[in-house]
Amino acid sequence: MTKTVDVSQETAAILDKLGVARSAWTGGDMASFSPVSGEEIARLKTVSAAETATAIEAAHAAFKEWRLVPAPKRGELIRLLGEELRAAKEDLGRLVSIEAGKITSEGLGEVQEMIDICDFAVGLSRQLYGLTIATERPGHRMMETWHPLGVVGIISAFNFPVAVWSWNAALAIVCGNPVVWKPSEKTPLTALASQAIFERALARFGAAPKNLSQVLIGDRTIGEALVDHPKVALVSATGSTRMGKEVGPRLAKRFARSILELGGNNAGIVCPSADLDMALRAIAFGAMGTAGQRCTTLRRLFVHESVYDELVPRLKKAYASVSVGNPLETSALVGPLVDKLAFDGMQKALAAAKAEGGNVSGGERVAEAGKETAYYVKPAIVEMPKQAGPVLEETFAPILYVMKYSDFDAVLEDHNAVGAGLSSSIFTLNMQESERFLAADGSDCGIANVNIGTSGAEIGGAFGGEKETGGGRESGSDAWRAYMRRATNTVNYSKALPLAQGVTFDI
Ligand code: UN1
Repeated sequence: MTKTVDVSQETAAILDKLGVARSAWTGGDMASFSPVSGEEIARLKTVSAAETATAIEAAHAAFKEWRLVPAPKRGELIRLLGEELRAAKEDLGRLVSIEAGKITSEGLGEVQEMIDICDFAVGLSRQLYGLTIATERPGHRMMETWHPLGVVGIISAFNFPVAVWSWNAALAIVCGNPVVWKPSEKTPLTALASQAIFERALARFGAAPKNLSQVLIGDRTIGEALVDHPKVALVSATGSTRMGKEVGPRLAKRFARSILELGGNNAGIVCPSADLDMALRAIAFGAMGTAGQRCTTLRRLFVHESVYDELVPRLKKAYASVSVGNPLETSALVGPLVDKLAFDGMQKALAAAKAEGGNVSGGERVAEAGKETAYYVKPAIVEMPKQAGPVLEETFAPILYVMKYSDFDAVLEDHNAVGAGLSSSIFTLNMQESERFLAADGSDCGIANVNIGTSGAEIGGAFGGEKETGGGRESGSDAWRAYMRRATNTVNYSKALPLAQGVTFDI
């Protein structure tokens, strides 16, 4: 017997414990639901477009002060945020499970990702390096300096409701910028909780300007207001390619910066020499983990004909036996889909795959006792005769399309023949194949892996992808540069005024 969790009660207890005021999530105009039980768990107050503009002005006032605080001192605030997140890990992780439906270890893993980026950003706060550049003029020095950019707008999706905020917020704040966050309408409570945790760090930090971090609860009009406001210097938006197609041009129109992290249609290639045991585990986590609701989820699998008949039956067995269930009450590996829309989208894609000659296993709804409005499904594995129809699109659900290949060059072509370009994997022990996959004419994605799956990236690398994935990079490496403006400075310490390129202009 497993214990029955009262989702609403537990939500309330966690929010109280994390210090989120009840007035923020009771009696409001926007209902929020838990995909675990399908029940309403809160009613949040939304803000208007006018209130959004006021919030942005307030953030801009904070920017004027915060940009003058030395970067290592700004890092101290993020160090404290990391400490507060460590203390709140269990509660926030649990709330992620309640609100996004993630299994326990993935809910906790998401908070760990927040802690990791805080650690990274603290180190970064002493490493916002600019180059010193050789100048062609005697008695001159040329260098670049990196300055804070301005208000950073963050639009995040339901599937990583808090980590994506932290990638952006930790970097933006260390780089001298306030943040204004519009979380997904499906996951507003984890946003309020993250803000409460941030405010605890802020209280310990002491002298910081007000409104360094704000959360705006509301629908797409809030996102639009962020995108269009002249005092928002950068919008980092995570979500569908459709959303990015609207956000990108609107920002470009006013020459604002964007970091777009949009859809993925990630593939793996299993080569003849692959370690099949390892590949099996990596594929299972990549394709079924988070119920297929990561932007990095493995969606297409190309298996060499020489290992197809060995690997694919084993994969199908893993699919048939994977545990699907309530992430709060069981140790199931696959939790619910976020809502009915996601379920309908999955069924539509499976029907389309059948019409293209696909052989579907799984995909049916799994009944959870007494939870008619929750959508649990068996992950689906679909053998496809070729890459066509729904295989070319991202469906945000656990569907893995499997295709047989014989020629390496041809499979690379197929691998790259989709709109998105986020993540990719090859399973091989042959270095010619693995190096080719990582070469200029190999995978065209922002993330290309060897012998690990497509999902579960560490924060130390730059995260993002090409083509319809939007081209933005967040998180590690030098992604911080997007949150700062670069000035090239040339200083003349001589008594002459030589002009560059040998130009003379004697008056
Ligand atoms: C996302 O799904 O939007 O690499 C982000 C991963 C995670 C982040 C996913 N670290 O799967």
